[in-house]
Amino acid sequence: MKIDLHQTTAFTDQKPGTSGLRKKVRQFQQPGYLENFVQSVFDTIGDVSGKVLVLGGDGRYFNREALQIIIRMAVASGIARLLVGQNGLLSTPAASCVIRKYKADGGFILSASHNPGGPEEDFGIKFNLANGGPATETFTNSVFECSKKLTAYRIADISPIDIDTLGSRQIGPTTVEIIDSVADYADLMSHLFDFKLIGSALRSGALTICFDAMHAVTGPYARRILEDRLGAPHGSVINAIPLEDFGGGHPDPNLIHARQLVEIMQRPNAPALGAASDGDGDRNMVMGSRFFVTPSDSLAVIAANLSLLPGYRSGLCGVARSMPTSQAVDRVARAVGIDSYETPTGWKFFGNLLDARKITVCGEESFGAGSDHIREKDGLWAVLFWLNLLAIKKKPVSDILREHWSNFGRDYYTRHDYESIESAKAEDIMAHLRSQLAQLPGAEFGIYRVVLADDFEYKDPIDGSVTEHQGIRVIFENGSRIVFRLSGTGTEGATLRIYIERYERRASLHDQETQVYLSDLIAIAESLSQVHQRSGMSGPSVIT
Ligand code: VG1
Ligand code: CO
Repeated sequence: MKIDLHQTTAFTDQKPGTSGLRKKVRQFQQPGYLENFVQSVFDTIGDVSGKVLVLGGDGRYFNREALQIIIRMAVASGIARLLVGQNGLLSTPAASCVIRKYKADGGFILSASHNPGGPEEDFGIKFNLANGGPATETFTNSVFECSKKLTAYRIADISPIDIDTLGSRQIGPTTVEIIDSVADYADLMSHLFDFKLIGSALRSGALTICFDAMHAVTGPYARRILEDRLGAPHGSVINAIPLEDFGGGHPDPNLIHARQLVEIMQRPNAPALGAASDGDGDRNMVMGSRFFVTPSDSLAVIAANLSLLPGYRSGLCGVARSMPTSQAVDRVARAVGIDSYETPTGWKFFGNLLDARKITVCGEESFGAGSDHIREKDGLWAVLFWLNLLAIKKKPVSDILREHWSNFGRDYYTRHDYESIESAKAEDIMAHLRSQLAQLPGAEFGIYRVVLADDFEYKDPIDGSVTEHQGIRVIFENGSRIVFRLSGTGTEGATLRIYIERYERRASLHDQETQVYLSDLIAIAESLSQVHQRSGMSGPSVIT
């Protein structure tokens, strides 16, 4: 076997964002682009010979080619064992599960998550560490530094490996094992949830579900777990075949992009639970019949009820949410008497808290929830939680939410996204907001009086690392908040996200229309940021 030390020219734009390196497919197809990044990861790890790595992706366009390149580079660098998902597929949560189960040293997940796929769309690569979680900021910063100086990468001259047939083969120093993408993950789920109870409710028809896999990676997982294992009728999983372009849609489970599911959940005979997940299977959207559950509320309901389920009977040790996520989960933590933590956006910030057993559950407003069972957010896990809860409570999703609000109060919450703004204009909006921070405390806007305005900074309580500029927070006396931040996952221009929330204790006011209830705060957010004038957009492109 010939190993080539291939001379290369460094790229200057390989800084991973909120979750891995995401670029247009065309950029990834440039000679050396993927190779340089992978070599920079290997160089950051140090001596990779003898290590065990996991490899898989969400099946999007360029997944298979990228996989073959990484296999050749792993062989060239002396990786001892490479576990590859069959057909090149591994959902992000399944990759995390496999890394932990087989005590691998890390893994590559090929995905741009909820971004669209296809030759003109997006590709991405994430590296996870031995705990199964996304690489820390320290690690990704050093990958970026390496990538800027890289002069050569190592690659083996071998023909493509069959990644569709299970089994293992020896290639030079490396045992390449093609593993069942679903089995280990399904097995883990069966230990966390009451499969017997959920199964009998689904088989009898007492409980019904429609799961929209959005032609992304969760199709095979949902079919195997919900239909084959738990006995939901065939067809309960829709759009179940992973496609390279996700059927032309955005594999982003929200009210706009999961339109087919939303339509099904409006029908008079809608299933009890509607759910969808994203490109790489780590996000979830949950709906009841004609009832949308906000991710922040879903997280709070999970925290309040998780200890009813088999894998969590010993209770929760703490919870965490990303800063822009609503404070609903904090109220549950206070009631139960456990700690709640506030972290920057991105799952990598939960890893230390989970490893140190400070938290059991964590989540983000962006349709992400998970627990200490792995180190990634987990779409199907959240859906199984809801199925299990519905099987126990035997009530509609809407009743569960209303009861939750009457116990804890309701945190009205919305996110307004202004997508594809020119980067300079987006930076200008953020600079304009920053320039007001010093004067804001004490300022009054109608009934709202500002008590704190800052650019969120996080000090990790475990390793002491400090992460700055994680979003502008404007917090009011009554606990209402407005948060502004720029997305770190886009591949074109910039996206401004404005997060708005207000707490309502009175049960008589729990049935308001969110956009109406929050209209004062929305207007304050628009005037503080001058978003319309400065972006040239008359309104948000997506409202969640
Ligand atoms: C978005 C979400 C964030 C999430 C990230 C990765 O990041 O807001 O909460 O962790 O996507 O999710 P940003 O920087 O665009 O706001 V996924 O499912 O794309 O891996
Ligand atoms: Co994702």
